Amino acid sequence: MRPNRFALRRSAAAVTAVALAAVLGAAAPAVHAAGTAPSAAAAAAAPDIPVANVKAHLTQLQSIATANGGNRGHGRPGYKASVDYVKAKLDAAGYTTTLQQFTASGAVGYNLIADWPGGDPDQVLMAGAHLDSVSSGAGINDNGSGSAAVLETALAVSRAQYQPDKHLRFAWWGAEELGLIGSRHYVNNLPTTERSRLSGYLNFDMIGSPNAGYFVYDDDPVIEKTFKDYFAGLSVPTEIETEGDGRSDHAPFKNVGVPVGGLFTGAGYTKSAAQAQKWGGTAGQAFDRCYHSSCDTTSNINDTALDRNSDAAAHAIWTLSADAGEPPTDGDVFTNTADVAIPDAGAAVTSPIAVTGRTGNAPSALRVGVDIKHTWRGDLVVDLVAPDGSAYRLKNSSSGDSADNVITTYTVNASGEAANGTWRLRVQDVARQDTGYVDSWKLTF
Ligand code: DTR
Ligand code: CA
Ligand code: ZN
Ligand code: ZN
Repeated sequence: MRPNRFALRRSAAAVTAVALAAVLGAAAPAVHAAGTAPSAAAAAAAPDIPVANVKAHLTQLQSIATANGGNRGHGRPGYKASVDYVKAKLDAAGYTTTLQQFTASGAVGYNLIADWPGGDPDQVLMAGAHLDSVSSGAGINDNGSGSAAVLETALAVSRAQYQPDKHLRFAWWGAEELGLIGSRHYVNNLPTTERSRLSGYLNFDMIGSPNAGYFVYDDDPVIEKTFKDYFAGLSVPTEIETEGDGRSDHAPFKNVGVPVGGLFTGAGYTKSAAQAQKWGGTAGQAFDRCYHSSCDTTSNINDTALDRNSDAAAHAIWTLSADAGEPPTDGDVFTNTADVAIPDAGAAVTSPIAVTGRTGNAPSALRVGVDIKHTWRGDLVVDLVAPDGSAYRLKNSSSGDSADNVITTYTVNASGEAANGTWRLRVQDVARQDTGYVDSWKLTF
């Protein structure tokens, strides 16, 4: 919905004609084109993550700490205020967020989990950071830096309406400083079937250290190479993270066999002369002299390191979420090209596709290609409705997404649904001002 702006409107005649088609239910017959399936999505290039945006989140976290006793520690008001800040950004961007509560040291803690609708639910790529600080300070490098970079990357996914093959899940952990409590609670309470769906977990804990080093976790080789290749592209040498294996939130995931990786710019260890030679900074000084101290404020950040690591995080998330798997072999494609008008802030409309001639159930990676022309696409909620009426959320509304059109492919685990029958794309415009229509959509089995 445009605040105090007039949306560009399609000509009244065109809208009327299209609306009539919707009312009469003039659905084009499903064109059954047994043809070559779309090739596997190539990995799209990640966008640049504006370091100014990341620093803006750090400024907010600093303000929160300042307003709440100077810290964002577990069980303190500053931590919950940090969670509320991050959650509000994600809700506005169309994420499905969940607060997971736990108790540690007699205080309530929270993990914030954010799922981006779409992608193969059997292949979930996670990225996370601990959001708590120590009680002695604001924790801007440790770990506002990782939290802000993961947040801004998640917002970049929303801005791009990125629809990778894999499902994306982002997480902000509580009580890491007490001993990885929040992430351990999450993993321990994740059903085994859900754990097996995790294709990887990327951890970002201290990625803006003032006297920065560029360390890459040496756990999963594919994830490690993804990060190292990125930095090689910047001609920035990297080293294997050595300041303490397993000392952050990737450890619980690694302990149950999930491939893990991550980035680190150093904490209390001292930068050597050789390291200063290749990275700059000061030899003989800790990577972060304010580690776990009250001086870990917004002035305790190396902007270049924060920028490079935020961009590296986005690169890894874009790259590792594009599945290099084989395209479907029997990719029958069913299409409906009839325009269906979407009433402004009105009732949901549907566009049907009659699927015939198939046997058994739909696949676990049913591809739903949509082409919806609509200004301010954040107004739109989009669902796939199976022949038996089961609804699968493809897109949530996102009040801040002012871009036009939803032209993308979602992947749905429809293995519980009979393939044959009438499937429907259901679209609703939930905010005033801005209109559009379903231009076409298709199912690829
Ligand atoms: N335990 C982290 C800081 C830390 C120390 N070594 C590593 C290695 C990899 C990631 C993080 C760390 C903390 O204090 O939050
Ligand atoms: Ca950047
Ligand atoms: Zn710490
Ligand atoms: Zn940390």
